[in-house]
Amino acid sequence: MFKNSSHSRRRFLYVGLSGLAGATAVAVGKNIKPIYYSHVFDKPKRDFRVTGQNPLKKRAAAKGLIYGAACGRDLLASDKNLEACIIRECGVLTPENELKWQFLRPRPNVFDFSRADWMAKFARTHNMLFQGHTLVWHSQLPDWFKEVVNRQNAEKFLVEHITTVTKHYAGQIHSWDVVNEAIEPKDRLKAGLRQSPWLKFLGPDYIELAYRVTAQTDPKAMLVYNENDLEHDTPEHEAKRTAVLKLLERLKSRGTPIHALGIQSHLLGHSSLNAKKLRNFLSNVTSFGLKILITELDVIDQKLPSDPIVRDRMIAGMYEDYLSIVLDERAVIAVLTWGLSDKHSWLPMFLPRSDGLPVRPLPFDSNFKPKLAWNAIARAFDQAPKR
Ligand code: 9MR
Repeated sequence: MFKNSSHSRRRFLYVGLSGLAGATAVAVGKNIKPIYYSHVFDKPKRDFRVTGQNPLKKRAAAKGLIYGAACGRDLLASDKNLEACIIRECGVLTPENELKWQFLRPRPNVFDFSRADWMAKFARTHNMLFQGHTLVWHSQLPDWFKEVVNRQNAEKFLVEHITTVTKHYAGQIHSWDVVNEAIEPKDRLKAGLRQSPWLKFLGPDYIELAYRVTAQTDPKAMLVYNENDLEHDTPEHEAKRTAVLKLLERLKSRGTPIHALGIQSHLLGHSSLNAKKLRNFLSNVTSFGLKILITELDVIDQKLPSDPIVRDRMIAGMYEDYLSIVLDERAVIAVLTWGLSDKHSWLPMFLPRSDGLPVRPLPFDSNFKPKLAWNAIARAFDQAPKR
């Protein structure tokens, strides 16, 4: 958003008569270049009113949609407010880290399901669906992985891992993110594939293999390909959309048991959306007979203005704009936010603000009060066509 420049710069906020900020100006020498956040600026009178008191899961369910959130076991077990909020708002729960290799496999031959089991039980107890994240990923592999896994034994490790984990949870998982983030055009490899240990050891067919093995042991689960950076109107996101479509086309043409695309949707609050391109992409995905899940929604406010009131309006605007586009597509069956309250998010560690202020990416504030982002999500569900 703020293009790099060697000049020093200051940012101004235009606060209009209505008290709404719609633009940020960047002063470069004598030239002041306003940068417009169109999703708010275009709609200065936008209000985020909602009717009724229903929690998000009920509003979603009224449209045949599922709403839920990701959460960690330790937080859920220790924070009563979070627990109450999750139980009230969510129809599906994703363990944020507990089903990743790093947590499940402390040693090459040891599986520790205790933390993930606790979460599965929590979901069951509170009538929530349980979402599996994730079986095959280049990241959050255990420390021993580098020493132990190689070209010769990688297939054995992959198949054994998927079989053991999916057997353990067979029948309990609504949808499995079987493969996560396998595309990265920036790596400049064939078909836009990411340079991951799995690709290095097994070649591109590791993806298809992962779906086939999962389908064998858990034939009831919805099998998802989950990917990031697909949402915005930037050349990088466009390249990823193109590569993902090619991957899905290839998998489908080979009869791979894959049922849905997971669009992570870590939205950049300062970046623009292109409704036409996004709709086209969704419609191309559905042309392969796939469903779509919004799997990790939040709004990254790293580059948004400091004022929390201004920031919250922009974040809410992004939530509503994005959801109103994607929910128009009836193949979208679920929306999950990556967390529920600003008290717990991955963002302070990964994408903190330069002004040191707390990030505000989620529907509830750090005291579990609903923010405008909550209203925006509620409005998008209320306005969505029925599935
Ligand atoms: O939220 C997760 C955080 O706690 C972990 O430290 C991090 C490690 O990479 O992964 C985060 O979750 C990621 C998810 O598994 C895949 N998509 C991106 C998410 C945010 O980084």
